[in-house]
Amino acid sequence: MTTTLCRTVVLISGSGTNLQALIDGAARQELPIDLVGVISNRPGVAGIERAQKADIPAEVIDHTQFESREAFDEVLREAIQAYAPDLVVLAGYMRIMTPALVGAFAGKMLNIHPSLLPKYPGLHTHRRALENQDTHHGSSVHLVTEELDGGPVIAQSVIKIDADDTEVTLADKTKKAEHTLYPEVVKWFANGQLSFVQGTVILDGRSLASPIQLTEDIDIA
Ligand code: NHR
Ligand code: GAR
Repeated sequence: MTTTLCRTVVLISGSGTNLQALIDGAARQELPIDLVGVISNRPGVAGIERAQKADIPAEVIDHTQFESREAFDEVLREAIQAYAPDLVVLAGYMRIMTPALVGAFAGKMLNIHPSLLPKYPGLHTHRRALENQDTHHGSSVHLVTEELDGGPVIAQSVIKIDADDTEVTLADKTKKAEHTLYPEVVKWFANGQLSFVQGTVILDGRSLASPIQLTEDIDIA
């Protein structure tokens, strides 16, 4: 039997632990993806080394070298398109994207955002969850649309906030759960189980009324 692997480009800005989870899943043949390229907007990040170690072409396109967001995104779009991807995965990618860039990969760009969307779009999500004395926190994998962190949510990992959690411990726990969540959703996409119709998520032919929730070791009241 021949299987076609889903050509996947990963965009990063930092440590790349979510990228590593995808590299490991692909290496174990649990994910039907071919990681064809990694692009970072920041030079010198650990995620670039992870890609190189796994023999994945990796490049840096430093946004600080561009005059405008539009000019940067134009070059980024061309770089992504050069890999002819079936899927573009944002994994700790920290630059807001212009509509032109998002539009070029409509329906095939995913992001993992460290909050239980629609709660806390944008930045400093762990701090905001603590400040609000939330009992639970987590991450959401969503389709990227023009609206920042506003695309349809496919699945979420839910974790419990403990009384002694700090921004650091909470970010750590959240990330750990992401390493199960993101490969799972990427697998659904790569298998052709996922599609999007007018802002709704279709998984295995059924429209999702609410995001799939992956919970680890927690009892949700
Ligand atoms: N772009 C679009 N159009 N839509 C989305 O849903 C996007 C996106 C780009 C990135 C990731 C997102 C997150 O998961 C993401 C989703 C960066 C910022 C931000 O404010 C906000 C949300 C996300 C990523 N970035 C600052 C900026 O000026 C820079 C911050 C920095 O460099 O540290 O781009 O949270
Ligand atoms: C992850 O927790 C991800 O949810 C978050 O950054 C971390 C990246 O970690 N994303 C954002 O905050 C996007 N604005 P990683 O580089 O180790 O995968």
